[in-house]
Amino acid sequence: MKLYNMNLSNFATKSRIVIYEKGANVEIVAPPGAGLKSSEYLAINPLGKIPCLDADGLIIPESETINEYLEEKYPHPRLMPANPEDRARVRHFTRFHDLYLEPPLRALFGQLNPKSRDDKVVTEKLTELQGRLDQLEATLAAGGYAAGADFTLADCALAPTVFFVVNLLPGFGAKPPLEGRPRLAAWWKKVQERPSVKKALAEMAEALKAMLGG
Ligand SMILES: N[C@@H](CCC(=O)N[C@@H](CS)C(=O)NCC(=O)O)C(=O)O
Repeated sequence: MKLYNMNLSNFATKSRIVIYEKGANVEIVAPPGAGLKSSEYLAINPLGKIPCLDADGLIIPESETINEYLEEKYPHPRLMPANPEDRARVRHFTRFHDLYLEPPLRALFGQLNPKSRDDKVVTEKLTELQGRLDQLEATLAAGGYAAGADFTLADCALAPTVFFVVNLLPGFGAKPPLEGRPRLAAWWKKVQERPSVKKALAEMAEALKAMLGG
């Protein structure tokens, strides 16, 4: 099995965390060709996005589909709870992440350079993102991992994006994202201690440093 990956990608990092957590035998490789829209990579994943799993010939795009597949393929340690209610709770976070939390952050990636940024876009997207962080604060479990006492796919989804939130928002002059959000702050401290998360976020941090110029 092969994961097409870029260490800076928060979506690819979602899947790397699952691979590290499970010690799964998945080779982590860069996409072939010159970029995600190269003919070489589009021939593998027509969506031209990262991550993408080659499960011995079955091509699986989309980080959450990959993560659920890995969960079923490598059930130990389990990253989905046993009962339907708790599973629904985990899926709430993974969908909340993909559909609502991540998009306003992604819209800010193009605004990182203060010289060329559009202040209207920055204000609009920061406001949206702060609202999503308030919703996250209101739904996180108290004192444990995102969905409860156990580490799950919910934590795998949230951690890479919260890494960007914590590291990039100060550059926009935004309110510090952990301030006034005690559950988010406690979860963030706890989740970073997990070895799989620590490893994947260190890879992201190195890639971010390289992108920002050392
Ligand atoms: N919904 C997708 C999103 C993947 C995604 O947008 N990945 C980014 C890198 S973090 C990407 O490939 N961007 C290139 C593009 O959209 O053209 C997933 O969950 O895998």
